[in-house]
Amino acid sequence: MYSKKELSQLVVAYCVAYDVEHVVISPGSRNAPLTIGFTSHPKIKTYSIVDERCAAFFALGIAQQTRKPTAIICTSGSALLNYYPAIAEAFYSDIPLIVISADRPKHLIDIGDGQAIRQENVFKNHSLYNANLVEGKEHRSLNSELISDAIQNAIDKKGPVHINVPFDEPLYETTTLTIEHDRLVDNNIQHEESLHNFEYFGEKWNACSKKIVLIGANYPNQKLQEQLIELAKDDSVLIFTESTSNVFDDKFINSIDKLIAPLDEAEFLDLKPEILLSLGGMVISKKVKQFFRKYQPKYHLHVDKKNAPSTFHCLKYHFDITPTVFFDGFLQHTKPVISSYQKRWLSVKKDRDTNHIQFIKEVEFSDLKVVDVLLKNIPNHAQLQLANSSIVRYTQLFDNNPTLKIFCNRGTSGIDGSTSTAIGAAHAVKNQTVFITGDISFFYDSNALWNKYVKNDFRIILINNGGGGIFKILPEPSKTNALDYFETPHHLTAKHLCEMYQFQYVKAANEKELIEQLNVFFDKGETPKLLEIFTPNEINDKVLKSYFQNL
Ligand SMILES: Cc1ncc(C[n+]2csc(CCOP(=O)(O)OP(=O)(O)O)c2C)c(N)n1
Repeated sequence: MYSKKELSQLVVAYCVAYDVEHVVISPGSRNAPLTIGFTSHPKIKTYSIVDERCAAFFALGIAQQTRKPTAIICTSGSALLNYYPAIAEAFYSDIPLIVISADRPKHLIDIGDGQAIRQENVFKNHSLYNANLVEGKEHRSLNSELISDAIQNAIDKKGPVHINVPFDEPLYETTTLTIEHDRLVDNNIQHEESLHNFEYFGEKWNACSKKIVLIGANYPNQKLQEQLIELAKDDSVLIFTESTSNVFDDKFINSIDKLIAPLDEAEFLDLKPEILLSLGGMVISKKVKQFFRKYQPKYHLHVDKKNAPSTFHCLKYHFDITPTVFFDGFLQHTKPVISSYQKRWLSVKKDRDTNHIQFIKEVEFSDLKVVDVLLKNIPNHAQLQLANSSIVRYTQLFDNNPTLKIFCNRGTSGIDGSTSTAIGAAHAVKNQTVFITGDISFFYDSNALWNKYVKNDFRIILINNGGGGIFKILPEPSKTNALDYFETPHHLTAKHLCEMYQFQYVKAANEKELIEQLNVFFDKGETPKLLEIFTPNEINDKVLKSYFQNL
């Protein structure tokens, strides 16, 4: 059974032709032709999620893991606007998302018809392509071109695109006849990688004795890891990674903040590289951004197929190719340089690690201590999703288990969809997914749990410090007369939500209870589980401050 609407058939046909596999649908009448069309197609897996904000983040989680475009479909009106947070995240995190909105025909907009808003181009600031389809058989070739261009853009440029589809009533009529699905697209287009003068940059590289490679958010990639290990054989190279870089080696500096927080002016000058080579997406560490902005390298090169962000205001060259392709060419032109740079800074790192271990051993029960215990207990090979609470910053201070894959919505750093994203991401992978969140983020996106697709092995760890602890860590909010408006303290717990959404609920309020709970928390269960850890918000910020003082 297919919708009688030609536009619905065309949209479905193109999605199938481009191998879109997952389609998340939110309820409504105007999108009935699309709902009917997608749910009846054997090659498409459809999901039903009511809250559009959650639906979009759930789809984002799937696309983050599958690295293929996922589609979301909603009705007309404000429904569509609820997609915006996830669209912005997809835009800045390079995640392919196909937004398909049903609309009223043009002549019914702004004339007092219900559930009608100005939908065309509504995401234009954060969308890679806007296809405003037109009703009528005579527009078939134009519509085909628009849909095809939209999906192709999502795939090529890795980001969100919007297809707005106007439907007149009747909306629910069906037929058994469909548009031919075959040969709508030619999927075998080869994209030429730009040619770059690696020899020239290799010479520049080899002439410098202080070089830093900074890796932002990066999907795990064994080849890239090996290439970086190769590069780090050069004594003049330091590799800076973050928890979301997903590359590991003993020679990499994986806790940038831990290394640079205690530095004085002379040490910063000593650390300042001549060349900075950056790759990957968003960088989490504020301290490293401040460092490179203040102590700018002579050359900043960025490698990314799509973006060339001048994060440190000194970008000189952009290689618009993937990092592995870049290193395939570049490594042939680099040679080791005699330098004490790497040895010196790895020895500083070692000292910091010793101080870190000593401090954590003795520290009282607090957010910092909890993160230490948690990171030691997450099962090997799990996918770790982090909310934009202070957890993503705390995680940066620890040596993470190299078997973990770590993700966080750092495109816009919103607290509004982390749980939904984690549930979607969990759905798309075989391994267990563990999601760690703060309380404000968790309660903000609690509709995420209103979801039939939560896997039984999905685990949420909620660090409940009674508010937005991050605002107490930052020095400025406490100096104002309005700390409550930043921290937003509360006494909520997740217990009743867990009852409502059928999560097994367990809790811990000290180290002993936490360890006891963690011993069995990741074991198989009949339902997903949530562990709520209550930490003392009066001391969390003081503990962290003292940690940095002791480094
Ligand atoms: C949608 C959105 N609104 C507001 C913010 C600003 N913000 C950043 S962190 C935060 C509080 C996070 O609190 P919680 O999740 O409890 O984590 P904690 O800081 O206690 O670790 C807020 C409100 C944001 N990032 N995104």
